[in-house]
Amino acid sequence: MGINLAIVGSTGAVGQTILDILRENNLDFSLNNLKLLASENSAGTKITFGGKEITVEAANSSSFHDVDIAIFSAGSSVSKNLAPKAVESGAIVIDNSSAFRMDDKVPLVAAGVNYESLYEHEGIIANPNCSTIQMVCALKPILDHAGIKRIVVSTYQSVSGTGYQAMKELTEQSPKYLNNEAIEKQIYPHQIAFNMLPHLDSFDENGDTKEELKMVNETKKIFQDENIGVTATTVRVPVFIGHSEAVNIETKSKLSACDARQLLENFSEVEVIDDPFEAKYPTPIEIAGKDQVYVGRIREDLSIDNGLNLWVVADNLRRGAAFNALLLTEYLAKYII
Ligand code: 11C
Repeated sequence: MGINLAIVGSTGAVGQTILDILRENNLDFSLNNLKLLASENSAGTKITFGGKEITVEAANSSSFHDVDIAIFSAGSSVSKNLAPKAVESGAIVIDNSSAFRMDDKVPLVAAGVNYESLYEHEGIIANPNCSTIQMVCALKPILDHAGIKRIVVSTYQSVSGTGYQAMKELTEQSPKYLNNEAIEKQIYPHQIAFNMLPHLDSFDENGDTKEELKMVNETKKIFQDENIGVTATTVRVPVFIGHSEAVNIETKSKLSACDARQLLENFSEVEVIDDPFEAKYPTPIEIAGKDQVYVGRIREDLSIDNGLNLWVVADNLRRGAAFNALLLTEYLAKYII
């Protein structure tokens, strides 16, 4: 039996990536019907899929009557408004926004890390933030084997995390900077071309950004451990696609770099690229367009007893959003619906 799938935000960066992955047809579920939804502004757009032209419809509360699973990627306010309506209509919602992630009744699920939480769903399932997904995937086998006391993470996040307009801003600023022309800024508070901004989303009274707090709170929820210490510094870098993270952890029991590498090599969600003497480690340009989480620079942190350092890179649009949502769709279709 195929599923009736709706994509809300189908013309955005994540929505388009969901369609790309569906076109690749490597997932273990079949589609009965695909409904493409978006804002009023994008309604009427024609998208070719499976040899047919599908017209994007404006999403509203009556869009979901014949839908089994609706993937929302249109921002928090659309999710807050329409996801409950989709559930009332009988759909299961997989929400890419931050609207419901910390809601106790909503499972927050990173594919391959805590699929079991899907069984607790009451209609809405939250996709974690992209920077959280890749980190928890890289840490899961280490957590299971040695336990984790503390995580210190610094991120290097691509502009596609902000969307198409930010990709356009980087594209337009780059030649202007090289040609000494005036730079226009619309999306970010500072020039992003040839620059780095330690500022993703708004700051709280402690000086943490929302993006940093997402990494802290979502990691604790996914690992079901309020006692893991997590601290993050998130930075926007002039890269189009692919988030990178320097992750430092303190494990509960000793784990050598060699054993950590072995655990990661055996974990289905991760590919290890780790031969620094041959200049082999993952970089965002090389992993863009791929679905796994890539880990390299696996080494002991010699400043503490049980410390490890990892370099973790993933395509934020794919692994960090679209592919995670589709893996959850696949799991629901195979085992739960
Ligand atoms: C970024 N992580 O890279 C953000 C984008 O909560 O789903 C995703 C925001 C979210 O800017």
